[in-house]
Amino acid sequence: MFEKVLIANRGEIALRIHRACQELGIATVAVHSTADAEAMHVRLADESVCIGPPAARDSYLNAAAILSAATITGADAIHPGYGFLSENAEFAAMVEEHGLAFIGPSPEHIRMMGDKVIAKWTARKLGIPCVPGSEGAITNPEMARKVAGEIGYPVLIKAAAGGGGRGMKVARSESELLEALRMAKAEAGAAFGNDQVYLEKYLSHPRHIEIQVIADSFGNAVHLGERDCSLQRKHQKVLEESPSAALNDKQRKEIGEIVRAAITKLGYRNAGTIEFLYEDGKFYFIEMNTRLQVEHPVTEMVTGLDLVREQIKIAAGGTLPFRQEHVRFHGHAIECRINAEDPETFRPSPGRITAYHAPGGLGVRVDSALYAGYAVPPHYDSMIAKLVVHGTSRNECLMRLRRALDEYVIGGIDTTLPLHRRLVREPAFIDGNYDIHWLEKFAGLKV
Ligand code: MV4
Repeated sequence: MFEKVLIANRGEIALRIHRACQELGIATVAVHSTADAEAMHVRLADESVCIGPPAARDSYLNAAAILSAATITGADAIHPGYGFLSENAEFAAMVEEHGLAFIGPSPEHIRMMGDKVIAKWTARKLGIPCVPGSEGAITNPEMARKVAGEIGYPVLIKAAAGGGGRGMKVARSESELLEALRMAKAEAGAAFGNDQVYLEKYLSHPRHIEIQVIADSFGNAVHLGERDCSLQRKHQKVLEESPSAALNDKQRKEIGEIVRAAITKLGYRNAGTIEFLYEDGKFYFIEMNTRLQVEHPVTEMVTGLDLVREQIKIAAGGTLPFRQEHVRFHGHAIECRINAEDPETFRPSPGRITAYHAPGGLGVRVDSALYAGYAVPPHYDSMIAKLVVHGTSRNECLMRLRRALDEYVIGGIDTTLPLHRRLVREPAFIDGNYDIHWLEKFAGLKV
């Protein structure tokens, strides 16, 4: 097992990884920007290294500074968390070239899934159902016209280097197609330095359902069920739950087995997520995420597994200590992402926390690096806490979530707590009756 792990991240996820390390008897190294000198992840870590100024590109995205910090402190491994360098194949390769373990998949799998055209091609070859569309990249306008004519309008043009909703254009008819293609290519070229695009049938009212997987280096892979992440605003997830209200046990088992078999065949290792759109009873692959995700605690609450602990053990050469038939799903879990934002305009609201009281009790988990007196810096993502609640049924989970949200006090800054308090009392949400567009209509209404 590793003796010392460097955590290449900040905020709640740095804390989350620190906790898993401590429970495995592993010492931790925090890295931080000058803006994060007073951050909780720095306070709790066994050692810390300042890696640069506030701007992420000079600190948390500075691969050379992070590798130097790992070398100086004698760390054996690096956990990248999510965001920042977590899906940077070159960084993962550099970590390995320095003789350290990267706590995540191989650089080759990260690179493969970072190219959405290659990812989709690979998924299809592995027997995962995909959205109907072009077989690979669109190389000329005539090809786009032909494919769109075959699958039918509306169609969606997506960037190969995109993902997470960046660089997409809808064409509702052939008259809109060439302009959509031209704009998508221009935007992709400018944003990613890669203007490759592909084309898909546009699904108008899907849910966003993703399957968590974890695999070791010895061919053992399991799926850990799904998370319904449909409640989002401008491609930022707001609330996630497991199981999805849209699926029954038979559907879960079916898609889970397809994904488990595919991941095994791919030779994938460590944690990963296969993202699907789900519409009219059918699954359509869209992307694979090769990192630990923000919403992983939802899966931990229903499976009782510690995903970060398993990630670390796998990276250290361990075997997965359970098989698919040992994985059991218990009850229901919901995560609310609490952001330092105005709950109506979603304008960021950094600043000093003047009062702090986190909810507790059975089935309540708060993942946050906040404390009273802490100043939320303006330089990073506005997510400041995740409230994750478990119950034996969805209704029990909702009752518990309402009381936990009512207990939560974050003073001094605006947060999205009021939005969540309203959301968990909304009939359509209570009925589990929502798609990826529902929250944007709901959040547009006055609090
Ligand atoms: C789609 C789609 C409809 N049809 N693909 C947006 C993020 C990126 N990962 C894929 N996205 C979408 N792809 C087809 N063929 C609609 C979306 C989409 C979306 C997907 C998941 C969660 C939120 C979303 C919000 C808007 C659009």
